[in-house]
Amino acid sequence: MTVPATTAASLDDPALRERFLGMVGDGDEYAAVELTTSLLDAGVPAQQILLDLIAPTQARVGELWAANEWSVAREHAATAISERAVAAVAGRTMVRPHRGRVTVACVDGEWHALPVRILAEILRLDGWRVDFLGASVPGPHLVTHLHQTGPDAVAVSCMLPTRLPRAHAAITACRSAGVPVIAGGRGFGPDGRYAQRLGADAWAGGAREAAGRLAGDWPPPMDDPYRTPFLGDEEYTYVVRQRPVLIDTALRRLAGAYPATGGYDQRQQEATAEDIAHILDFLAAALYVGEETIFTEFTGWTAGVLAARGVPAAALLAGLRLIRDQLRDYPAATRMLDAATASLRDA
Ligand code: B12
Repeated sequence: MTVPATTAASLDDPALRERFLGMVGDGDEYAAVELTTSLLDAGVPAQQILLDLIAPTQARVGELWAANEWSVAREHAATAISERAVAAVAGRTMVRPHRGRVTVACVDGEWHALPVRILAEILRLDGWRVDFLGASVPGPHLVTHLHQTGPDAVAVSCMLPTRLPRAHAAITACRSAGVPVIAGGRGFGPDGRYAQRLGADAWAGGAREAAGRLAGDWPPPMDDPYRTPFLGDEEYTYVVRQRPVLIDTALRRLAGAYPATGGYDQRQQEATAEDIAHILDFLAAALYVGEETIFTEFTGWTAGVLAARGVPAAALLAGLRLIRDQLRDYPAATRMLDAATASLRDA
């Protein structure tokens, strides 16, 4: 494939982006790799291909999945092609490390490895020696790795707020091993507001900012690694411990509260069980961080995803009520469930 000599700005070209989206959506690995490597050959910096073509295309893939225009299978296939394109760009751009060493990892239970893989490549291109550990790294294994390799920083990714309690444990463990932490990923909230609360030394919204932060005044002065101890209170602990019972009870009562679910087939029942589990996981995360918006943003987002699949908001409202009935003695949880209910009704 030939790509005309191009300037960085042309990556903003909607036609080029649509073409790349079409390739990943068709699972056309060769075309996607050829396009990205042709751009490299045409002089487009690798960083721009990663951040201004592959990353926004993936975000678009997410929108298409959420809108029920693309199936989960198509999304998975597209993500695999994007991973191949990232690897192809990485394989063509060798940079001798001259800065220091960074470990890059997703927190335990976090499977969004592609955003952080892009981050890893940007740091590598910036001259860091990068240890990329990929998805869902259990805290103790992460710390063992730090002891073995002695990096200058650990970059911890959390794309889903439900992983924030684990992120907190990982951040504390890394800092107590003497390694400063830079946090990132949309799970840390708008402008990374939860990262500081969970004790991270720094936060960056994207890979470019992260590279800038690490190339600047790093390492930051390290204070007490335990300055933000376990944040979970009695309510958080109750929701986490009782999770299976809360889910089970809600599911048993669901057909009574929302009769349409009585006729659900096996697949619909599984999806409903998954939705109830997500409600509890987001509620637990919101309780842990003490931030109602973690929960209300999730329920607003879920309502949109369900609506795109023909499930009315009434079903979600019934689910929230069934969980609320079981958490009547827990004021913070009840407040969050009420806020979510009110904003869904307003919408
Ligand atoms: C691909 C994908 C998946 C794949 C991931 C595969 C992989 N190998 O990565 C799979 C199928 C596993 C997946 C699963 C799920 N996903 Co998903 N996924 C996506 C999708 C479509 C793309 C992610 C991506 O690659 N984005 C592109 C990157 C480049 O975007 P980016 O965020 O701008 O990346 C930058 C920053 O995040 C930052 N950054 C990231 N990490 C770090 C770390 C540090 C230290 C720093 C400094 C910066 C940094 O730097 C990156 C580069 O600049 C997104 C949609 C989206 N808009 O992102 C949904 C999305 C993230 N997923 C979502 C959901 C809900 C899920 C599931 C819960 C779905 C389900 N029902 O099971 C599960 C949860 C799995 C889990 N426990 O982790 C939602 C999250 C919504 C929410 N309420 O938070 C999203 C937003 C989809 C949507 N449109 O609603 N997903």
